[in-house]
Amino acid sequence: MSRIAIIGAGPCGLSQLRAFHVAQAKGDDIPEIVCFEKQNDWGGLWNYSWRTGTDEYGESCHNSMYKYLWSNGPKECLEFGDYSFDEHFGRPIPSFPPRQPLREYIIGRAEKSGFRDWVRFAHAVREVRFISDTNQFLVRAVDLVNQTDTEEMFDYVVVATGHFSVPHLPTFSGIDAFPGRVIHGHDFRDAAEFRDQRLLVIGASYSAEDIALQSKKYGAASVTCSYRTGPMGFDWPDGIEELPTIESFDGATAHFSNGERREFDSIILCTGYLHHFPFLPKALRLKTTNRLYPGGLYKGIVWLDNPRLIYLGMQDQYYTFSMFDAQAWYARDIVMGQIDLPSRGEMQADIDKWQQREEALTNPAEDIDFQTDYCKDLSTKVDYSLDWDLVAQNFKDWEHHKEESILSYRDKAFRSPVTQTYAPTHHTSWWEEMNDSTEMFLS
Ligand code: FAD
Ligand code: NA7
Repeated sequence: MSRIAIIGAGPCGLSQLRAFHVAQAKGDDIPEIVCFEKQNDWGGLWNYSWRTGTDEYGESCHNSMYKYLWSNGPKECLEFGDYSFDEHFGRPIPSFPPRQPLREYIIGRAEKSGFRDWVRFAHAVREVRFISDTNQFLVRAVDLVNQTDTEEMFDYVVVATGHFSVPHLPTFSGIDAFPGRVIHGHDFRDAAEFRDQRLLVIGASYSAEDIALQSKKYGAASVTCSYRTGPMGFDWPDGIEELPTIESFDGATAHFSNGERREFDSIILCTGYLHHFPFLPKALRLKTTNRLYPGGLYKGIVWLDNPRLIYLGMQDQYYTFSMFDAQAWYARDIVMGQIDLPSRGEMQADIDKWQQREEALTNPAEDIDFQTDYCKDLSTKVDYSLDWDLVAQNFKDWEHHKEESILSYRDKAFRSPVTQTYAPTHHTSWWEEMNDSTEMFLS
């Protein structure tokens, strides 16, 4: 029997486990599965941790999750095709859940499946090496509780370690002498820490948008967002502004490229994350920016230079959990010999075709269509079904809602691509709702 190692039990790793579980439930012979997860529980970065820097074992702290985080897209855009929100919660719930009910939904499907014993918790993978003599991978992991090393051979390796955990930390002239606190969004935990402060947020994407809003909502005196390429351009509430790039810091004063200057108490770098795989040698290591179609991966998942290595979820993400499912189902069928890979030349041509289309994208609606077509391309070849066209429409409506009002887009309701039911609206507008507990949300 072949053996497969899955590294990471976050949403991608759980999709992979689920895909094999579905095949097993149908009576198929599945490979022996070992999932290595360095945390004590599954859920990936949806596991909130008060820790920053290192965890209880001295490993780098994986989690980027923070208090008061609510889903930044409608749940009807990330719903699993085979496990609806209605099924999990027993009734329709509003479209933008806070992090706790969202985590409960993610792990709910895994708990129902009952494959927990496929996961070795508190096991960090240190090294993956390809042994060409046997056409296998040697995987070296450390049991973090007992501090023992293991070395085992596997026929396939699935890398599901995420790419929003290792901060990208550019520097700025004079920032080392800034008198206040300077952190990356990865270490942001509680917006209330910045109450009454003049906050500088560097970056112009999802983290910058959300951390700016959270901080203002929980009492920051003012928030200035600094963009490099272009402003987010939302209709911000009083107290949030956008300025161009920072040329230098002079003590607490930042000098912006348009000649403006402002004094700040704290800085949060929302400058993105690195794809970082310290356990992989160069020949197997994906090197990419955060983009919709990273190079070197056939169908966005199969490592061209060694197709027994599979990466999940390495794309920039409109779609998340359902895309991870489509990838995992496709990967499963490759491993189980139900999908044959074409020649290397054909795989490269397929990657080129997708990347050429990606490079011609000009707006979010085209991005959404691109990632929808990608998901459809995978899912039509496997037994995974979802109303992808409805998800695409939901994404486009969500984009319009954000343009109309950055404060109230989370108050809207969407239709499920799984059950076709409409979500109810939440009893309190997101901007007014200070409590993010599951009890409050479901009340
Ligand atoms: P992760 O969730 O990062 O899981 C990777 C797992 O791999 C972790 O459990 C980690 O411990 C484990 N691991 C890493 N290295 C090793 C190793 N060497 N050995 C063993 N285990 C290892 N998506 C949404 O859909 N909606 C949102 O609202 C949303 N908000 C977000 C907010 C923030 C702040 C961030 C950073 C991301 C957000 N995302 C959101 C996107 C997020 O990337 C996905 O939801 C999802 O968590 C990605 O799943 P993953 O399995 O690829 O990675
Ligand atoms: P993203 O989406 O990768 O965005 C990174 C942002 O950081 C982007 O706006 C970049 O600007 C900006 N950036 C990068 N380097 C610099 C420098 N040197 N100066 C100024 N600005 C810089 O990461 P996020 O953390 O926002 O989002 C990641 C996930 O977390 C996402 O999926 C969400 O669900 C939550 P650019 O536009 O490239 O000029």
